[in-house]
Amino acid sequence: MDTTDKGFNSKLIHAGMFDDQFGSATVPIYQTSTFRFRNADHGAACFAGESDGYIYTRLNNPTIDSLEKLVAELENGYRGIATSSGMGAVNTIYSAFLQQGDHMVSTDAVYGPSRVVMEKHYSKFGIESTYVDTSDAELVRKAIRPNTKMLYIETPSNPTMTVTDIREMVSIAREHGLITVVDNTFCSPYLQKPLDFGVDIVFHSITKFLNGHADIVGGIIVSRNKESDDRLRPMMINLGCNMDPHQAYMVIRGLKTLSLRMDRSQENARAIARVLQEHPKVAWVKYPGLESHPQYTLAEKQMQGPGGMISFEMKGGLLAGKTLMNEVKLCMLAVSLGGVETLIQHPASMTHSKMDKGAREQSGITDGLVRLSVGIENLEDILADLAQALEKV
Ligand code: LCS
Repeated sequence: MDTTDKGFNSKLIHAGMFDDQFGSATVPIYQTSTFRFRNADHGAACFAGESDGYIYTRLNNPTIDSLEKLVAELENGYRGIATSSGMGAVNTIYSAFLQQGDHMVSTDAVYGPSRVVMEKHYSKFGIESTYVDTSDAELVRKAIRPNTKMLYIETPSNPTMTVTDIREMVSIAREHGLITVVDNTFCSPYLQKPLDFGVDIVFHSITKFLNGHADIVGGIIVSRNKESDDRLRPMMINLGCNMDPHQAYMVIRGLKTLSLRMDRSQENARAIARVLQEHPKVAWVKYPGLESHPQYTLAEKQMQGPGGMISFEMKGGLLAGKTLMNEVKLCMLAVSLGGVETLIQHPASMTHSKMDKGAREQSGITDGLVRLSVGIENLEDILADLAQALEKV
């Protein structure tokens, strides 16, 4: 069925579906590594791109195809490329568009490994990078060099919840002929569609809100046009970071409830952020739905809602943060985010503990910072759990 003129929720249910032999109501899982050719000519035609037949699952697979079409429609893009993880997507993008002598400008508080892989590994191949607070356009302009090729944004950023003006970044990038990339993991296309603002490439850790059930790891890249897709797809195939058909099926299943899950998680998050903001043991709360958020007006304009992620600072620093982690019961002490269950973590003693304290604090990751991924449980239960844990700090 052609779903291009349908609403977002209808797309979640029907986009990317194809008619199989038995009229299955769900996308079948083609759990195969390879596909049988009808004869030698058919095999040759598949390799020559003259037949839409499948060849080998690292290259393409009907179940994975279905997910790629679905997410491309949700993001208003040309086509999706599913990857084995969000980091698979990051590496496919870096490798496809950057080469020796190139330079990239990026958000300083990006997801740690997206920065680590660039600074530790791509630097070995002569690729340079500069990390700045991309919510300040002047800093972005100053960081651009003659050899800059890519402007890579994460908004809201993980875990600092800083919001970057995507339209402004596109305008700067166009002045300098840079390719623009947005990590849309924290919002999902339900809350933010970067391609609509003129961005070239959007991607997700599909592990998070898109799948939403904390049971798979994956990624997806969506390009604005065929030209970008033609550079990215062969890179994904040759890096070998393809998604598995069963993983793709799980994500298609999870995606059906994306808007319902996000609405509920966001409703809970709005209420929790307000309660935390008033709590005497909390120094500050950073949530795009609070007027106290530095980019509140921008978030209102750019995002269809503030989402389900909250960062807050405990007054007692490192010890207070750790104590809170030890006292929560319903809120699960775990990394990752975007699932139906509320997850809590303390970056300074966990995800960012290996980072130099100076660099960490410069990126806004302070000792008392706590990150909360709000789930869809009963609001009063999450609030009661946080209240009893805060009481013990
Ligand atoms: N981009 C963002 C914004 C992320 O939060 C993550 C993972 C990735 C990319 C990488 O995706 P993955 O390879 O894990 O699918 N974020 C994590 C986090 O905050 N805690 O654990 C993983």
